[in-house]
This record gives sequence, C-alpha cells and structure tokens, in this order.
Amino acid sequence: MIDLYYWTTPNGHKITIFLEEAALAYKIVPVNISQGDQFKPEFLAISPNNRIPAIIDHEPKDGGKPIAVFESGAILLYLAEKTGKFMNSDSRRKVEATQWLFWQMGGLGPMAGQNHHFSQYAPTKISYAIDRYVKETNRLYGVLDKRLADRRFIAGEYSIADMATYPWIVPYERQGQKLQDFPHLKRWFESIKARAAVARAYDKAKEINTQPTVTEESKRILFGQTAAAVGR
Ligand SMILES: N[C@@H](CCC(=O)N[C@@H](CS)C(=O)NCC(=O)O)C(=O)O
Repeated sequence: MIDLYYWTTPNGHKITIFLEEAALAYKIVPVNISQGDQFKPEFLAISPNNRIPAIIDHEPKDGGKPIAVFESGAILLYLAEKTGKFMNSDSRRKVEATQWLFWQMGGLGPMAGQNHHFSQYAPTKISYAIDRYVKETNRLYGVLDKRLADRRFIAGEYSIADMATYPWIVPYERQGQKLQDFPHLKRWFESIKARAAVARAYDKAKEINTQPTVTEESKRILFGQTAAAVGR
C-alpha cells in the first residue's frame, strides 16, 4: 500500500496517473495547499520542500521499513523501478525516458508554472514577465512537437516521461498556447487523454476537490513564502 500525499494540481496528477496505470494499491492523503496543509510538521517530515506530491511506500521492494519520497520526478523514477513498468530497463532506452523526465522537471514544469503565475495570478500585469514565460512555454511546446514528429510517445514507448509531461499540457489555453500550432503534440496529447487510467486519475481529482487551488484568499498562503514557511 502506498500513501499518496496529494492535491489536485499538475504535479499531483502525474502520480495518480502512474498509480492508476500500474494498478498499484494506494490511499490518497489530501494536502489542501490552498489552506496551508503543506506547512504541517507531519507533512514537512516527508516533504521538506512543502510541496505536493509525496509518497510513503509501506511495502518497499527490499522488504525494509517504509520509504518516503518527495519531488514528482523522483517519485515516478522510484515507482518505475519498484514495478519494472513505464521505464525500459535497457540503459539506452532508459536514458531516453529519464532525459525527457528531467526536461519536464527542469523546463516545462517551472516555465509553465511561472507562465501561470504572471499571466493569471500576479497582482500587476507585468508584460515583460508574461511575454517571457508565454514565449518560453511556446519554445518548449515546439521542442516537444519536434520530438513527437517521428514517435508515438516521448521516449518511443509510453513511459514516465509522458506521465510527467501530460498534466502540464492540459492547461495549454491558460498558458497562451494553441494545440493546433503543434500537430504532433496535439496527436500525442489526445492519445494520452484517451487512456482509461488517465481518465481515472482525473476523476480521482474531482472526488478530492473541485475548487480552484489559487483564490484571492489562498494567494496569501501560496505566494510570497520565505524560509519562515518551513520554520526557519
Ligand atoms: N518540483 C516539485 C514541484 C511541486 C510543486 O510545485 N507542487 C505545488 C503544487 S503543483 C505545491 O505543492 N505548492 C504548494 C505551495 O506552493 O506551498 C515536484 O515536481 O514535485
């Protein structure tokens, strides 16, 4: 049994997608980041960066004590290694999936996140910042479109790289992007959306929360955090 510390955001969806695809037994522990649950000491003990997602695996492969993992990319790698699924063990094919997983973690996720922030949440509309992140998101969509021109999935076969990337394309309109500008990406996006496990993952989200995560009230909790947020 895996405990998934989760909220209904792109980084959270990555892990419900994996768990549904692999048909692993899991229990969702909601961490309502709009209300500040991410600062509770019991959550910080497993996720010191005060961010969802995190997991506790109560039945690790080595049969030892439970293992806690934070950072969605590390969780996907951990689960792929645990199950032997969604990441080929051949080192050449494995590096295809891992480099694109890191591309999502270090590029698409943070850039699209800043895009959302400056386009939608910042109290003042700073055109330089909006333009910078909308353009950088556009460049990253272009990179992905090119990558998908001659393969069905990002690493060739369906993998954790697709699971990490898909939830960050779902809000493409909010990112100022048009899927029709990226035909290969669009074809890939629709094929992932059509997967039953992906639909189940997004249905799970609706059971947990149907409200927007960022509201006028939650902005005070989510934005402007300093070291004091984690008790320093
Ligand atoms: N690099 C981290 C980012 C996680 C992240 O930013 N999580 C957001 C939700 S998508 C969060 O927990 N935010 C809480 C906060 O900002 O206090 C990962 O991929 O796990």
